[in-house]
Amino acid sequence: MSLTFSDRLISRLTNAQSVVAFTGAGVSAESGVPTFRGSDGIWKKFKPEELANFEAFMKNPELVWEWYSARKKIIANIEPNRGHHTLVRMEQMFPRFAVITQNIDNLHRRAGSTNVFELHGNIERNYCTKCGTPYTNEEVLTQAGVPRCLKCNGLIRPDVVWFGEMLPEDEWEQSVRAAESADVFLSIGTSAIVYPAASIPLMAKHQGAYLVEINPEPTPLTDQADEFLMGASGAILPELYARLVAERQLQQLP
Ligand code: BJW
Ligand code: ZN
Repeated sequence: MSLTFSDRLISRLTNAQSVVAFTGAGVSAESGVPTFRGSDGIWKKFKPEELANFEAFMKNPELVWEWYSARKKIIANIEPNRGHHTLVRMEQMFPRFAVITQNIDNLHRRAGSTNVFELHGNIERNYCTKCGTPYTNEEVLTQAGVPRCLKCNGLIRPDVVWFGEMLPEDEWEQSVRAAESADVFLSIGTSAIVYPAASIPLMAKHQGAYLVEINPEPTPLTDQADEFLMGASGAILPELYARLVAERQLQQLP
């Protein structure tokens, strides 16, 4: 089925110098990574806020590690989908293109995107909570039970951002800069409820970006968006890209 996109959207994208894709768990859903919230969410038994925080980890590291080990295994065995691959093509289409992701699954980089800012960390990395020594997944997953630091016996944790923790400063600053200079800002597959990440699309809009949301369901951002494209990212992004390629050919743009 071929989708129809507004002339305004196609014109804004055709003339855009700088485009940002802001992504959430929904972009990886079609690869087989369950989302956090919604009907196929992985956090049915626990609210994200209850499990993804340092206090919960110190109280019950076995439970938190059981959950992360399971997710690490899922992620190691899946592949990027059509949504991720289309964002790689878009990086080649626009003079400036950035992916700002809340995802920790590394699928954007594995697909081939090179300008990626990870706001919530990366599940492929781990570090010691006591001395900071980094550990690979291989090193932690081969240890039985809760992995411990070989240098100081401290608890090792995944290098992700939990509730109440600051976002990595560099990634945050670069994301804000990219958002504020975007001509078109695509918010894709995120419930847009977790802050401060959820403020990024609004920053872009306030600086004049054309704000486009792609999601099968409306979110708190939908009312602010200039366009809401309802559907799965793995279906909408390739169609949008194909439409842009056709438009460029028509206008004889490079
Ligand atoms: C599809 C699809 C398809 C499905 N195609 N789409 C009150 C008000 C405001 C803020 C706060 C507050 N109380 C506390 C806070 C702060 C808190 C927060 O925002 N809480 C809210 C929940 C209320 N934030 C923080 O604590 C942050 N830090 C912070 O604020 O620091 C300052 C500070 C310091 C000290 C003290 C206090 C403050 C840190 C937030 C860290 C979030 N971490 C997690 C876990 C990462 C590790 C891990 O993965 O295990 O990040 S939580 C989880 O949510 C994960 C995600 O990145 C994040 C966002 O989720 P996302 O990606 O949007 O996924 P879903 O599942 O929610 O949505 C999926 C969407 O996809 C849905 O809309 C579907 O419809 C759609 N979809 N299929 C396209 N095929
Ligand atoms: Zn240590």
